[in-house]
Amino acid sequence: MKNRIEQLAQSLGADLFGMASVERFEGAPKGFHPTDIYAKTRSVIVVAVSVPSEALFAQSRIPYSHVNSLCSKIVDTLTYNLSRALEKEGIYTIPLPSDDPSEYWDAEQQRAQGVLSMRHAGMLAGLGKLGKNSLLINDRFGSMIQMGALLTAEIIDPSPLADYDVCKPNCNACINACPENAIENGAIIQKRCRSASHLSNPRGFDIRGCFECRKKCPHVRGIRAR
Ligand code: B12
Ligand code: SF4
Ligand code: SF4
Repeated sequence: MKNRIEQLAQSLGADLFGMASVERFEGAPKGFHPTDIYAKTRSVIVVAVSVPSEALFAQSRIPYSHVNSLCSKIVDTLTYNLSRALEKEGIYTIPLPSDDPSEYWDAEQQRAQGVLSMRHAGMLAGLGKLGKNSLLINDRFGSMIQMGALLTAEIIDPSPLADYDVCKPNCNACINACPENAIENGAIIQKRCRSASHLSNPRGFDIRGCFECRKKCPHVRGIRAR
């Protein structure tokens, strides 16, 4: 079954694919565990598409804003179509949003929490390791990946976890590059990050104003590429 799901995911455009058993989510915060979303969950299917990385180095921030918003729609379409294709074969899944919508919002701290943390799901499905910038870093695509996930009641063999290291002990490039000092102990102070990175221009378009923690990472294009 795992091979069939992977085959379908690849045919729909997934660059990365992995499976995590629900047991691997032990320690997830209450309310954000896969079984809090769907009680029957036994496995979590995770896919990712690579994000064109040269947009990071454009002088205008529009190309990066464009690819960043487009890749959310692409992953959401991918997981939606994967769910439909699997349903035709009798495998029932629930596709989750790769970004919005979510319900948790602390207005004072401007802190959101996705229905399921895709970074943790990606790590638990073997797609990479969490870096000091808090992003999931894959050996082939670095942090330039957008992830999506589906929940299923099927028991499917989990994928091996990533066995490579991402951050050298003496590397702090992302922390030093952050203009808002928003990176602390591998987590993000959202209020600080949002003020620089999640902007709306006078015409109401969503603009990504900062992405330094991706751009300055030596693994921006993966570990092997470097
Ligand atoms: C809210 C959000 C933000 C917030 C917070 C970011 C963050 N790192 O959490 C803000 C607005 C700051 C943000 C910024 C950006 N974001 Co954003 N964001 C999200 C979103 C919608 C939810 C993340 C979330 O819930 N964070 C809050 C909690 C979960 O994080 P936490 O506090 O570190 O969690 C703690 C506990 O809750 C616990 N925990 C939580 N879940 C679990 C599960 C288990 C099993 C365990 C053990 C523990 C555990 O562990 C943590 C330590 O205590 C996700 C999509 C998604 N659904 O995951 C995208 C996502 C994280 N964003 C993404 C991106 C690309 C960005 C930006 C680069 C955008 C930009 N500016 O260009 C920046 C990068 C900033 C950064 N360095 O993280 C990508 C990351 C891709 C990657 N390679 O990792 C994601 C995954 C979207 C996607 N589908 O791919 N984002
Ligand atoms: S996106 Fe910018 S402000 Fe947010 S954590 Fe990364 S470097 Fe800091
Ligand atoms: S810049 Fe260095 S410390 Fe930060 S995520 Fe990349 S490798 Fe890790």
